[in-house]
Parts: sequence; C-alpha cells; structure tokens
Amino acid sequence: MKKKTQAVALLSLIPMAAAAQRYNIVYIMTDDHTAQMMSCYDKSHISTPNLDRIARDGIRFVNSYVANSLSGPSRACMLTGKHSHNNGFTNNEHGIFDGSQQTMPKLLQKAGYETALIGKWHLISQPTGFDYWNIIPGQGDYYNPDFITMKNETVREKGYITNIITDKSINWLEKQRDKSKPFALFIHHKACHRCWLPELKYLREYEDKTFKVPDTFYDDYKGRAAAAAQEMSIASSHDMDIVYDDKIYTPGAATRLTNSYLNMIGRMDSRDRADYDCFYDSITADFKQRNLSGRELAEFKYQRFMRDYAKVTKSLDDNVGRVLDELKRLNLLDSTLVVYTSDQGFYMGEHGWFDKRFMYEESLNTPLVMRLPAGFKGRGEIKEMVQNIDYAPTFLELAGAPIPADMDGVSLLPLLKGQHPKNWRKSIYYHFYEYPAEHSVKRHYGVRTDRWKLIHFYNDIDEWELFDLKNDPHELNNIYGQPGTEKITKELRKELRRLQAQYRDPIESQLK
Ligand code: SGN
Ligand code: CA
Repeated sequence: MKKKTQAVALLSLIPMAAAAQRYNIVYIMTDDHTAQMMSCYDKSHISTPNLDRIARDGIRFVNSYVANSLSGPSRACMLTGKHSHNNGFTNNEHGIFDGSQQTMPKLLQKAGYETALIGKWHLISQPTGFDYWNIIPGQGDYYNPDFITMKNETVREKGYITNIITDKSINWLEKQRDKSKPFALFIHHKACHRCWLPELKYLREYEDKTFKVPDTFYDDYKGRAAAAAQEMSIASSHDMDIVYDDKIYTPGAATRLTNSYLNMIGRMDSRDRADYDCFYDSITADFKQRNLSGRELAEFKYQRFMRDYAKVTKSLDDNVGRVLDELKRLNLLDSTLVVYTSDQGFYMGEHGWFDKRFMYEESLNTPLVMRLPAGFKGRGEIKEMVQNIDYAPTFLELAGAPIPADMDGVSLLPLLKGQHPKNWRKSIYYHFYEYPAEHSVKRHYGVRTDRWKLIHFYNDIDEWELFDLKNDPHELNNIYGQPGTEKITKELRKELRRLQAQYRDPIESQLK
C-alpha cells in the first residue's frame, strides 16, 4: 500500500500529458536587459508589469548566469547547449558561427517542430535550423531598421524596432506557421542595447525621476587590476560618449562616436526627427548652462543613461505584454512554455560602469523567468544555479527529443516540474575571451559557487581574484592570497580545474 502511494506521488510530479503533448516554446531574448531594471527582480528603479506577469504566473530564477557575458557568444551557447570553446564562437569580433554544427533548433526540427527566429542574430553566418527567419544585420537600428530576409535581401522597415520585431512575431504565430506542428519561436530584441534610443511616444517618460546612484558608483578598484584597466566608465568622456550615449549634441560636435550617432538618428522620418531634436535640444541647452564637471558631470551622465535605458525598456515591456495577450487570444498559453531572458546582464552604474563582460555579478547574472504550460508545478523563486547552456537541453526534453551527450548544459525540466534534485550542480564555469577589444576587459575565467567566486585574469595580465559573496556582495574586496583563505582557495582551484576538465576547456592544460 505504501509503495503504491509513493508511486502515485511520483507520477503526480510528471505533467499528466507529458508523453502525449508537444509543448510549444516562445523564447524571448533581449539584448543587455538586466535584472536591476526588471521589477520582479529589483524594485529600485522601474516597473515592468508585463515581464512581471511571466514571473507571477510561473517561475523566476534567482541564480541565473551566462557562460560568457557577450552577445554573439551568449547566443551561440543558447543555440548549442555548449560552452564557447566547444561551439567555436568565443567573441563578437573574430570568426563566424559554424552553422553546420549541431544546434537545438535543428534538433527540434528533427523532432517535428516548426522553428522561427525574428530579430537580432549577431552570429555573422546565416541562420540554420529555422523554417522561417527574418533578422537584423549586426546590431541593427532602433529607427526604421533594416531586416535581412531568407532570400538574403535587406529591406528597410518603417517604425520602431521593438514594435516591428513583435509585429513580425505575432504575424508568424497567427498566419505564417504550419499549425499542424508544435512550434518554437525565438523573438530576439535589439532593446535594450546601446545607445538606448527611445520610442518617440516615450521620449518624455522618466524625465521627472532621479535614479538612485549605486553605492559602488565611485569604486576605486583597489586590489582589482583588471577592473581598474577597463574602458566602460560612465564618468570617462572616452568610454561613455556625451553625444552618442547621452544625446548632448550641438552641430559641429566631434566626439569619437558623433558620426555613429548622427547615422542612427538620421534614419528617422523628418517629423519624428523634429520631435526628437526638440526634446534633446532642450536637454542640451540646459546642460550647457550648468557647466558641470567632476562628480556632477558623472552623475548627470548617469541620469541620462538611466532615463533613456528605462524608456527603451518600457517599449520592451509593452511588447512582451502584446505577445502574452496574443498567445492568450490564440488559446496557446496552456500548451506553451514562455521564456524571457537576456543575452547577459549589464552594469547600471555599479562600479561606475555601463556594459558587461566581467564575471562580477551584474553581468554574469541574466534575468530568467518562465511562464509554464498547464500541468507544470514549478512556481515562484527557483534558487538552483542555472546557465544559458541549459536552455537547449531543456527545450529538447520538453519536446520529447533526446539530449545529445556532447551538450554541456543540463535540462531544467525537473525544476519546471517543481522538483529540486539533490545532486543539482553546486558551481558554474565562466570564460570571457574578447580582449584586446572595445571596453578593454581582460580575458578571464572563473568559478562561482553559492558563496564564493574565484577569477583568473590572463593574457597580458596574471591576476587572481577571490570574493566572499556573503560578506562582500558587491565584490569590492579581493581576498585572494590573504591569510585564512588558503583552504577555500585550494578547494575553488580544484573545482575550477574539475569544471575545465569536465567541459574540456583547452585552457586547462596551460594552468599550473
Ligand atoms: C557595440 C557597442 C559596445 C558593446 C558591444 C557588444 N559599441 O560594439 O558598447 O559592448 O557592441 O555588445 S557601439 O559604439 O557600437 O555602440 S553585445 O551586446 O552585442 O555583445
Ligand atoms: Ca548584449
């Protein structure tokens, strides 16, 4: 009798229709959207009601990490379920993604799924594994953006990028897909990438708001040589460009990025442009009168950055709401897993920075919330450590397809079912390669556990950093080499080597 009860209890953990039902997948990935700017993670800055709807109706991962905090590499990790060194796409600037390799979308197709990709791709080669695709070239544009079609034609579309990507996605859902098949739709936004150009209807939003300056804004990078060497400082006129990033423009300006800025806003129709100019001209006039310098100037730049980023995020939130409403209208919510994530996190002034790349928390983390199909029992906050290499195995298992043994990630399906396996991973591995490059973040790899982080910066530097995340959550105090840390350092180095061996990272052989 007892055995029978146990068996019934076990069965109830598995969604009833798991064997028969072919769940759909809607995967929404933004660019540079970070948990500090998503109210279900952090209420200090803005409200994102539609993104929060996903979390409220489903699950919110609170320990969600990327394997390499940069767009192209992150996308390659997601598509292949493999770390960068195993999928071959280690950085944005060199090489192209080998589209002939095994990818999750191809395996979904093999399992009978219809697949589509709309929006940012950023992997240089043409997409493979999608029945339909329509992508933006490279980073794309916010205003009247170009799209590349499956015929390899570049077509300029009218309007604001986030709305257009959503329109195209809804159109595919409604009219273009083969309705006899389960589907996986990948909606990849340009928002909230630099240089945060708002939808015109939100130009004046958040202008009355003063965003709180992070406690670490004036970090002196003591004991952290790589952090001191970066070029992603809000205060620096080289790193954060007053024209391109802060939209303080007067004719004749000649900053490093003025031409890029003029090209981007030059895409607007004349009426929109007049509205845009009217708004930013008044900000510029006010700025000139104030004659700011030092900390006042740094904080002015911070507020401009925060306000524009918030505006871009508002359009994004609206458009995620549109997709959810459309799924509801099409009666697809119960049969669809909706995933919302970003290609990495972002610094919103923490350490004085914008951008990402570092293995420090704000950019290592990526938001991850999911609305679950009917029958799945996972709810609320999920604390297990997960990584973007896990998405591919998760989607394959959900589709009833086998997970190839060479994938580095693991399926998150047990967590979606409400289970908390005891043998879940206790650490994650990270490796960043893009150096020398824009923003000057040195190459590094490292391991993070629930409490500790060990990082090795290498290439033209040889520096180790150790952080106790419990007592130093902002990672200001590098305790590597300090008395009393010998035991934990030894354990973490061992764990790092174990992970490098498990994932077959060739750098392992170069380590002492
Ligand atoms: C561009 C940006 C960088 C950004 C990279 C990578 N410069 O090069 O600030 O770090 O993209 O971003 S810009 O002058 O062109 O705006 S990623 O998210 O695509 O990896
Ligand atoms: Ca990005």
